[in-house]
Amino acid sequence: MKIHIDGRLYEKEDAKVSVFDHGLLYGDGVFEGIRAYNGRVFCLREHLARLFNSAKGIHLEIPQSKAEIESALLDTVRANRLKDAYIRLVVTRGTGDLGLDPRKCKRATVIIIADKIALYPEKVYEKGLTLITSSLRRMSPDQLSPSIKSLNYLNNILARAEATRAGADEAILLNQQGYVAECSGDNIFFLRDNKAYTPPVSSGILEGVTRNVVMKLIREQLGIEVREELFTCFELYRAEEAFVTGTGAEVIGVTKIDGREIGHGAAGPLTKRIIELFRKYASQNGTPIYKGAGAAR
Ligand code: PXG
Repeated sequence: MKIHIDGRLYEKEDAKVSVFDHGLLYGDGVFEGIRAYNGRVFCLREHLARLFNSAKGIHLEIPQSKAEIESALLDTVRANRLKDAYIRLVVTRGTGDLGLDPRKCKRATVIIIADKIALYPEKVYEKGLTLITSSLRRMSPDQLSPSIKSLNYLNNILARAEATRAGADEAILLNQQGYVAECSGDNIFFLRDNKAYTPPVSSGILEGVTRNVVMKLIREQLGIEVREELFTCFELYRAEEAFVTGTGAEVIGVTKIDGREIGHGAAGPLTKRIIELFRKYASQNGTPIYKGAGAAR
């Protein structure tokens, strides 16, 4: 496996960063998780835009342009001869000293890892996921904005571990006002009376790339209204269907929340259609990695 660090490719064993890198010492950095389907990188522009916005949010200057990062990313996938991939793009503050002061870090570190994708078993898409509401809240937007995809994932990791301890697959994090925000690594939707609902970005969530694609597919392909509204867990409990969206998960139905069954204990009919629509869309759209990979974009 070849890994890109600061403009060069390294073998996995040699792909190393300094123990003085502030990404490690302080979680000072930003990242993206991106997927490639059948020789095309999905929503690359959207991921790059979010990366650069996250970097701006934490005053991190990325030492390359979007075009340079894009070409390095495509090179890395090609060097690993992958057609379907999970791509992790990480930009840390860089190597500094033991102090917090980011000025000591002269140059950001850019890391690109392209690996085979660890797919959820197909069974999960039929059976759906069980969720619990975490005791941890999503960070308030006046702290570290949840819309910044920073390297500080401890809150989310602790919420996920809480779900695991409770025998559930994923955790819902409420926002500081007690409204549903999102899951530890996915956005959340529910369906009722032929309308779809998902929390607004202003409620303090990561604006998921998958979320935005799914909202568009529901509106344009299913002709169903999507409302970005605040809601409580109770609205989820009485939903007809619920599902989560994310780069890794794509779209997965939710069948139980805090011990309450949603729908009939399996992914709902509309959820199944949304999963199909998403898969079709993802397999047909994206930036070609190899020459002759078909339609652009
Ligand atoms: N919310 C949070 C908090 C996330 O971390 C999403 C929503 C979904 O966003 P996208 O853009 O992917 O639709 C994420 C991103 C993993 C993994 O290994 C997943 C994410 C982040 C890091 C790792 O499953 N999800």
